[in-house]
Amino acid sequence: MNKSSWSRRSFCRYLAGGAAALAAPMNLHAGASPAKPWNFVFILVDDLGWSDLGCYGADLHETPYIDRFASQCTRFSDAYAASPVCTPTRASIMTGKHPARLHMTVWREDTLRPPNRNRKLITPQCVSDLPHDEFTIAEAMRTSGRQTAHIGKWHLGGASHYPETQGFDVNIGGTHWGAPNSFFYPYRGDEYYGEYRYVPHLEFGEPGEYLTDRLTDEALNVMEKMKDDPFYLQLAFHTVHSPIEGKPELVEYYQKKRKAGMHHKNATYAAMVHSLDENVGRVLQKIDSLGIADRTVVFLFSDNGGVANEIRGQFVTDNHPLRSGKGSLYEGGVREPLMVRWPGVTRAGAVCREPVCSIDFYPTMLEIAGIPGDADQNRRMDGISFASLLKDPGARLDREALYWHYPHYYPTTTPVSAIRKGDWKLLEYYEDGHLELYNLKDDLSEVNDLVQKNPGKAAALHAQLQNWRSQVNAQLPTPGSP
Ligand SMILES: [Ca+2]
Repeated sequence: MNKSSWSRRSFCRYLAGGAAALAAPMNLHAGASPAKPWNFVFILVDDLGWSDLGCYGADLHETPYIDRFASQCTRFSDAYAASPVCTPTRASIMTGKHPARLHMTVWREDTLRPPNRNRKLITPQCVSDLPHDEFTIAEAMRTSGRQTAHIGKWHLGGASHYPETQGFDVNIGGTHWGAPNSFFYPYRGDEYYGEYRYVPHLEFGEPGEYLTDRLTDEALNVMEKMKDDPFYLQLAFHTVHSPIEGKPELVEYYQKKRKAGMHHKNATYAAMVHSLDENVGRVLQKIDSLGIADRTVVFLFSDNGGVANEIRGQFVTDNHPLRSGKGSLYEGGVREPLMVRWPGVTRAGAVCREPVCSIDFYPTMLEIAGIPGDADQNRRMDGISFASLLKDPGARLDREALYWHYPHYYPTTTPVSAIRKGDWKLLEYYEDGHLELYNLKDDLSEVNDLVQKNPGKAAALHAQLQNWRSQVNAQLPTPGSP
């Protein structure tokens, strides 16, 4: 196949995208336009905490490959998941919409259970499957002529809503489940919350084979097959979500390295982070060896904060200096590592402090690709493109505030909403209606509640938060009978 120009097959597919696609030349906005349209590799980690990586201040964990990647990227200090749990953030990435607007504010398994009526509040019944009338980022990419592949965790619906039905040509391992039974081959069994689980399409492994390695093997194979034509690949690792299982030799290494006073204390979790790092390195090495690095945009992100509550009596991670973790709307629950490498555009080692959110990836990728997407989907999106920040990390986005809505319980929280505007953050807890106000510039760890000192600011942010909830038709908890 002729590598110097776009293949006839791709061009025909591009034409099939319709007149709207033709109206917008590819890579119109790109700083360095490659010979072919951009490829996208979106690496999504599960439950990775803001400070779990070396380049974000980890102490026990070692992540040399990701740290090196960060030095080639624009790295974000204030990147957020739209939700403190899995499914909603993933829905926001696929649609550019806020989980509150989609009525997908809780992880999928929880949508299938009857509401617990023995708590102070009854939580709303959420949508279980990402609706097909959403024009997903994968559909936008496929319509523009790209091959599309999803590998790993999906968690956005039952079989009738698997990746194949949402714009992906290829699905390897994506199911309705949020976690595997085990990280070791054959990845199946019924220990994980008593339900028989498996990861499909991963047959013919060997004893001792590790899921993070295997999903990467699959991703490398897919890139090998897709390399001659533009593609969109999302590699959604199951790691570092529970079950907390690492390779024995790595666990032993981190057990020996562990010292008193470290924020990170779990050697098995450190081994999981280590395996993640090695596999991100393998993906990047493959992009280099295939000769597509100069036309491949790479994202690395996580869907929610690190687990700060114990799992089965086991300490998992510490998001220090951030407060709390997964499930919570304190920073530890929603602030995430994010790095983006857009060849010829992002500057090596740049750090951007402008807040961005998972609702922004979709419009950002449309802008990078120079493709129009779907007008109706674009009009109903909550996210905005942050491509301008990739060109200039000192730029600002034209956005008033960021919002979160988690009307559910978790070991770290009761039902809550939050708003961040500039350096100010306000949380509203529904059980008793109390507000908390923090200034993140002075108080990143959210320990000094300023509601009493600054009631005017709290009232203004509260009104803005209420107004937003009403605009997106957010579902609210209702009084229970504890
Ligand atoms: Ca997660």
